Amino acid sequence: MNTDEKILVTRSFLPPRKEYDKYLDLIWENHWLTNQGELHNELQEKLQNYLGVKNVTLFTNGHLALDVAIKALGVKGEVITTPFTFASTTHAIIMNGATPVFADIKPSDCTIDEERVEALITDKTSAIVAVHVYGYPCNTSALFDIATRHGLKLIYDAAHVFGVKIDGKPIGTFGDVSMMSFHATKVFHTIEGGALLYADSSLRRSFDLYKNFGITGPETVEAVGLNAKMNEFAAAMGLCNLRYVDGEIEKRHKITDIYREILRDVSGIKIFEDIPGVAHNYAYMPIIIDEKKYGHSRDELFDRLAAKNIFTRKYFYPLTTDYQCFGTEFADAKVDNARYAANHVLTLPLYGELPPEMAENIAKFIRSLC
Ligand code: T4K
Repeated sequence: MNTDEKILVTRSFLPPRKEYDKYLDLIWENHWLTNQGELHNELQEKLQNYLGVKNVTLFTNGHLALDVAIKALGVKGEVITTPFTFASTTHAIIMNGATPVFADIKPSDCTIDEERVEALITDKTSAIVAVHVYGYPCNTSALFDIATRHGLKLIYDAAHVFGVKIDGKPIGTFGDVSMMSFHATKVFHTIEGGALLYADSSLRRSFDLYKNFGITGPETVEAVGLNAKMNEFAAAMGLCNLRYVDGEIEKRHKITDIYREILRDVSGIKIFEDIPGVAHNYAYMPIIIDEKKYGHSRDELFDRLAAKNIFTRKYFYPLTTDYQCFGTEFADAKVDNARYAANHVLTLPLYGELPPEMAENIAKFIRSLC
């Protein structure tokens, strides 16, 4: 298998140019570019319907949305979280002056291990920040039970789970609040963007406050806030992409099935299967490589694929506990499963426009090395 063209881990979806142009015409007509514009408000409402949640508040990106959620819910002291995530999750906790306490993950789906969460709770714990990884949901009922029994806030980093449902219940309806990322690399995107999803409507005011410098009127500033508003160009992209997201998920599903079919029985390669009762979004195509059985390490496979112009990614390596910026601060964290996953995971190219035969060739090449 040799491709002339570079195949990257993902490729942003772009809607038909004419559809975006229509929104550009409107922006030029309105002369309104940001600060809760017409398109921003329209997208917010459409997402509430699509995602089946009572409230959506839009943000510049997912990270600032998470930052605001932590701030607005008054999270302090210790926060139990996972190191198997993107930098954003851990950084948002620390930048709000709280201390992350790391629980290990379950090897089955790489989400936080709820039993480890319970064991780490102290009288300083104020919240759990859990991450739905690759599109696979956490054990939401166990986490809800733990959070309720211990009086903790439950925040989900739901960056990867746009459109996912558990037994028909939209993913954004679990916990106190969920953050979604609408970054260009996501199943649904607004170029850069993000949102908070929540049931308690009384939170809307503080989320709106924090995303706009704490300003409530021309002469009143009630809180120390950020600038985290979604602009009209980003909202326009979201309005276009929302029309295509079901098709995008369907195409990703087919490609995922091609990978699974070919890789399922390869010795030393673990794939992730659909979970009964879960409507998946096929956000990522992770595989976990056991070099003893497969005959090659994750890094060797990464290099072999790169030599063929196939650029996979090691999401999430390194663990956030191991970042240089933290030195040895989190060296004592007992996160063996997470460390194993970080050292053995590879995410394969997956996006709607990926030709199915390319996925087939990539999978067959991986199988041929065994
Ligand atoms: N929590 C979790 C669990 C997350 O995964 C993320 C973001 C967040 C929180 C924070 O949400 P945001 O604040 O970002 O909304 C990418 C994304 O930038 C990041 O959003 C994402 N997670 C993370 C998993 O992946 P990089 O550094 O790997 O991106 P980059 O630039 O290497 O792009 C990856 C591939 O995407 C490229 O090889 C090609 C493709 N691509 C990329 C861009 C920027 C495109 O096709 N078009 C593009 O415009 O972080």
